[in-house]
Amino acid sequence: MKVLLATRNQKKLGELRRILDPAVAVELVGLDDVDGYPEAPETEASFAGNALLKAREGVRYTGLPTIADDSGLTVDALNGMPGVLSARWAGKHGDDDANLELVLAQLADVPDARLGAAFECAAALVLPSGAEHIALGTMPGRLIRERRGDGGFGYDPIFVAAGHDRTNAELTPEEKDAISHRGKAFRALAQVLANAI
Ligand code: ITT
Repeated sequence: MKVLLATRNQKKLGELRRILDPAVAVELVGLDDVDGYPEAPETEASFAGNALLKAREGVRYTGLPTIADDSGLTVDALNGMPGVLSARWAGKHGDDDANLELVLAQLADVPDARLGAAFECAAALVLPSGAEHIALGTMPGRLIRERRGDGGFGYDPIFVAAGHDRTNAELTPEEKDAISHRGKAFRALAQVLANAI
């Protein structure tokens, strides 16, 4: 059975495929596989609000069970920002380099002891019946001031998860999935999906 992942982010899609595939026998398609998809802006103030918004749109447009997530980095010293604005913190949606550099610049005078941060994810599943499910996941950790590693995406090169020495960008995809905010949220949602279809 086909399930839509309402995202164009190929790296995110890859992460979600690795997580969901073993759990449920479904064919996952992304927004690039749907002709003329009318993508609406993420206007909600919470990760859960945006995830639900995107999943509802997916069902409305395709009629397929739709999973969507909204995720981002919350930095203690920035009062939880960039938060829902993580993907466009420097102004242009998806400019990972500029977003990361802006966060580093904003933290230049913040002492190392106050570089606590977390990745957060809300994952939503909306079914054609109208049933809605939400799962949340958090990965606590801290930021470092220089990039390390080539893996992952977004803020991964400057994020070290709690209990780890390597940045997220230095972890293998499997290592990251096992501890990531999205891994946690999607493993929970995969159970719901398996029971629902
Ligand atoms: P879709 O909305 O199409 O799903 P997106 O890339 O815009 O894709 P989000 O709205 O969820 O995704 O924004 C997430 C942003 O938060 C993303 O652009 C990164 O900057 C950051 N982010 C989220 N998860 C991350 C992760 O695992 N590693 C690094 N950065 C992450």
